[in-house]
Formats: sequence, C-alpha cells, structure tokens
Amino acid sequence: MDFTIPENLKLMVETVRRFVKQDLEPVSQQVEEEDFIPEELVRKMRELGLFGLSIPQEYGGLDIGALGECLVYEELSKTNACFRTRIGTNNGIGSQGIVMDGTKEQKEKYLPRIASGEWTSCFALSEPEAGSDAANIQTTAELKGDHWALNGLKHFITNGDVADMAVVFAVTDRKKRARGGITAFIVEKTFPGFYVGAIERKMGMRGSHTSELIFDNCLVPKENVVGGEPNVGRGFATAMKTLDKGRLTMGACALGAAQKLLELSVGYAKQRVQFGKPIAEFQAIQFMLADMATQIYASRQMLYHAAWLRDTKGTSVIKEASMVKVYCTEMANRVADMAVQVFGGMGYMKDLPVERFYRDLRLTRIYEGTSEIQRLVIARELLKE
Ligand code: COS
Repeated sequence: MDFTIPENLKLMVETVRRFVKQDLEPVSQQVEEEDFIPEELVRKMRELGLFGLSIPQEYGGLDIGALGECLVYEELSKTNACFRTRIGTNNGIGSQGIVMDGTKEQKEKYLPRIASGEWTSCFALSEPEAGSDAANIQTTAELKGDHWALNGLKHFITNGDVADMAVVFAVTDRKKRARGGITAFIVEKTFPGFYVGAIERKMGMRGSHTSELIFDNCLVPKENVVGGEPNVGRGFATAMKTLDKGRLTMGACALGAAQKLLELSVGYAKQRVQFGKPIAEFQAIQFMLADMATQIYASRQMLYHAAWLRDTKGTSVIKEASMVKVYCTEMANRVADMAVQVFGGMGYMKDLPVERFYRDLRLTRIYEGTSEIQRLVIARELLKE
C-alpha cells in the first residue's frame, strides 16, 4: 500500500487550498448571511475546472479520479459547505447517471456544459413519499408520440433553483417499479411543463438551496431517456449506481470539515486562558483533541483506501463507499460536537464558524442516503459475500 499522493493531485490540492484561503474564506460569513454565492466566485470555480472533476476529459472534464475528487472535496470543505455543494451536483449526482449510462449523443450534448459549469445539473429522485424508500416515487412518465409526459413533484433537490437541467426519475411501469419500471430522463429547464417550486427552509447549508421541482405534463423528447430506448425501465439501477459513487466524496466533505474543526479547536485551546492558564493544558480538553485527531486519522485511512481501490483496481466499492459515508459523517458530527465544547460559549455564537459547521454537518448523516440506509447497504453486501 502506497499512500503517496501523485504530483498532479498535490498541485490540484494546493490550487484549491489557495482558492479557499484567498477567495472563499473571506466571504464565507457574508455568504452565510446573504444565503447567496456571488456570481464572481462561481466564475472562478469554473475557471479552475471545479465543475468537471469527475467528467471524462474527452467531454471537457478533468477526470481526476476518485482519490483526486476526494482530496479536492476535503480542501473545499474547510470553509462554508455551500461552496462544495455548488460544484457537487455537476460532479456527482447530477452528471454521473449520464457518464455511466448515457448515450454517446447525450454525453456529447450535456457533459461539456456540465464540466465547464456553463450549466448546472441536479438529481431529482426524492419526493414527499420517497426518501429512503426511493422505489416508492410517485412521479409518472407516459409515452405520448415522440415525447414522454412527466407528472409529479420532487423535493429537497440540491441546486434545483439554479439548475439548467435535471436527471429526473419517474415511474414508467407501476407494477415493475424498481425492477424494470423506473426510468431516468434528462430534463432541461426550458422544456414545457417544468417549474421550480418552493425553495425549502433549512437548519443550515445557507448559500446552497434545495427546492421543489414540479412536472406538469412536462414534455421530454424520447431521446432524453438516459441511455435511450433500451434503458426505459432501468432508471432505478442508474440512480443506485449514481448514489454509490457519491458516497465516497460525501465522506471526504465530512473529513475536511472535521479537520478544520480540529485545527480551530487546537488554536483556540492554546490561546483561551481560564484558571490562569491556556485551556489546552487541561486534560479534559486534551482528551477531546486527542479523540478528534484519532478519529480523523482513521477516517482518512479508510477514505483514501476505498478511493485507491476504486481507482487502481476498478473495484465497485459499494460496501466500502457506504462504510466511508457512515463512518466519516458520524465521526465529523462527533468532532463538531467536541469542537463546540472546546469553544464553550463562543462555540455557540454566530461570530465564529464552529456553530455553522455543527449545523451543516448534521445534514451529511441524512442526504445522499441516511446512516441507516448505509448500514443496510453494508449488511446486504456482507450477506451476499
Ligand atoms: N447498483 C445497481 N443496481 C442496483 C443497486 C446498485 N447499488 N441497488 C439496487 N439495484 C437494482 C437492482 O437491479 C435491483 O434488482 P435485483 O435485485 O432484481 O437485481 C433493483 O435495483 C431493486 O433493488 P432493491 O431490491 O435493493 O431495492 P429496494 O427498494 O429494497 O431499495 C435501497 C434499496 C434501500 C438501497 C434504496 O432504496 C436506497 O438506496 N435508498 C436510499 C435513497 C437515497 O440515498 N436517497 C437520498 C436522496 S437522493 S440525493
């Protein structure tokens, strides 16, 4: 096992680190208050190629591999989480269905726009009655001549309000559902009958919006079935494979945030004086810092190993990706809790970023598959072996 980071990835990480320090961190609090990322920053993200980390080079992406993506997300997650979320759907759930299952024409038409960030893509699976039970979606698609007519409501759609296109999952055969009855469609925002609904009010993740998407007899050309005609009814597998892939990067996001919280906590513990000495000299604080660092170390090893397995062996890593997601996100939530404790009253105040990390990290145990779903996936894979 050689965990040396290749030179090209080190360079990429350095670039992102500088970008976080010089451009993102200084406005992180402003973005939090205004709940909006300035266009100028989105433009810089595009210039750095951040929207196309996972897109094949032939379609204009950087295609830096699973480890590369994890390293970039780790760095980007040391500031306000909305920034990595802005690029997250283009690199992950909003593009990978097309990368893995799309036709050549679909790849040629959509991937270059996604990779450059000219278009934002999103992933429309969740509905009020279909969260963890993804196969229970109620949105339907009915073939009418050369078009499919989509009807239904999606919710909690990350980047839904800014998206130019969505990969949408709809029922095409009620009896078959997850086994042959769900189809994935590429829907452009200009298609008739496609509307953005309410922007949802959340606990955190300000600067990143989730919204409803409404399909009211939305007409989608036949050629926009992901993978074309032969893939009608095969959309559930596309959704599951897409989610499998995203779980590693979600672990990386949690890891980056935890690392930042540890650094903030160490810095604060050294300068905060109580009872006549820095609180870092008290064993109660030292033990929290030690626990944070140890759990971060363990998380990093499993994340890099799973990414390495995927990159070098081409392993599907379904089980490992779920392990990474559940372990790293739960670890980061524990770390955030300890960080608030180290900061004491100041950890609860909006003047410092610790409380923001605490709120934002809470979501990582829920979206892109709850901790419970990850455990279910791990157990199923184990029992298959
Ligand atoms: N890769 C490829 N295909 C898969 C797959 C995977 N990881 N998982 C399932 N499938 C396909 C299989 O073809 C399967 O059929 P067969 O068993 O005949 O091969 C079919 O899908 C149905 O699978 P399954 O029986 O496992 O479906 P379930 O309804 O039991 O659901 C879970 C499985 C719970 C794993 C799924 O609903 C899930 O992942 N839920 C969480 C959804 C989620 O993450 N939502 C977050 C919001 S979107 S950001």
